Amino acid sequence: MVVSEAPGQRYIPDFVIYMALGKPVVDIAKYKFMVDGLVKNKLTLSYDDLSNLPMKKFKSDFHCVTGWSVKDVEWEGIPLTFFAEKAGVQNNVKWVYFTSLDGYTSVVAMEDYMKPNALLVLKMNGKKLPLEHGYPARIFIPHLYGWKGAKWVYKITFLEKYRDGYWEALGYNERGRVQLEERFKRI
Ligand SMILES: Nc1nc2c(c(=O)[nH]1)N[C@H]1C(S)=C(S)[C@@H](COP(=O)(O)O)O[C@H]1N2
Ligand SMILES: [Mo]
Repeated sequence: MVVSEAPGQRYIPDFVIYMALGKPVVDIAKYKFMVDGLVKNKLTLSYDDLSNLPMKKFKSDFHCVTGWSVKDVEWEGIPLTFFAEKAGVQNNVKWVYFTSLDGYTSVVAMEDYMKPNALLVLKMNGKKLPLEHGYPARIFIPHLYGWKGAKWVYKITFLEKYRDGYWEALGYNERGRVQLEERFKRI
């Protein structure tokens, strides 16, 4: 067993593919990426628009809350701060909600969303995201568990009040920080 530096995690060679709600059919010509909620200007972008935005690339481990991690994955995408700035988020925003083409949802704290390495990922390990990994786009926030990273994501909604996503409604933690082992809700 190869132990990861993250508490309670061990490395496995490759991702386990998760699709709690099945694999969606993606029509890239119809795909619209949206930013809404408590913002001055709502945004709608096509996949082409996204592809032309400034990207950031780095290596970081991936941690699933069930205990497996993948070492040194290369992530490439648009920093999530870009969408917050472009849309002009109101200063009362505390939570950010993601919605995916398969109906999956997840929620993160605005504080975690605004970290410089939080990405809307378009490429993994140098290649366009494979469909099973969330093509056309997925969220990745390095210090949060993998379930926070919605695959096939198409909408970012800025909120003041907390709202459960898919796994949060089933008892998983509001924040999901890996180093603090925020796996489950504390009731
Ligand atoms: N739309 C969607 N996103 C999702 C999931 C899912 O089932 N549907 N599973 C989450 C969980 S629990 C994990 S660990 C990662 C797994 O990513 P992978 O399937 O690329 O390995 O995706 C996350 N994002
Ligand atoms: Mo997971």
